[in-house]
Amino acid sequence: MSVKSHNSNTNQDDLAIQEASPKLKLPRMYQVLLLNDDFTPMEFVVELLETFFFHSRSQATDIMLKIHNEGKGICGIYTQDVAATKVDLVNRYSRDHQHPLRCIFEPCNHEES
Ligand code: TYC
Repeated sequence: MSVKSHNSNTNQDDLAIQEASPKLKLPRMYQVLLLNDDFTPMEFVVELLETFFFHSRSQATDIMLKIHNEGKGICGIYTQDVAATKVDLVNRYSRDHQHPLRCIFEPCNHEES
């Protein structure tokens, strides 16, 4: 018994078949930023960018100088949980070393970034 389907949206018994639509979406991503201040030593910021964000010495120096000159800069882009954890760790580390350095995170494509 071979009944050929005459329509690509029906099966052999002419039951309608709906194409599955993809269910998985990529997670929303967040950028972690450091803010400039007048007191935190440049060397402390460079070492922090190496330690917490795994940048090379030269990348870390470029990012630190960008923050110093422009007021803020992106350290990395992560899922929400990872971004929140990095911010907590960095702010605690800076406080523990008596520096006023501030780290924040915000959704990527944020209007003001
Ligand atoms: N502006 C600081 C200084 O002149 C250096 C600095 C860079 C501080 C980046 C914070 O996120 C920062 N010592």
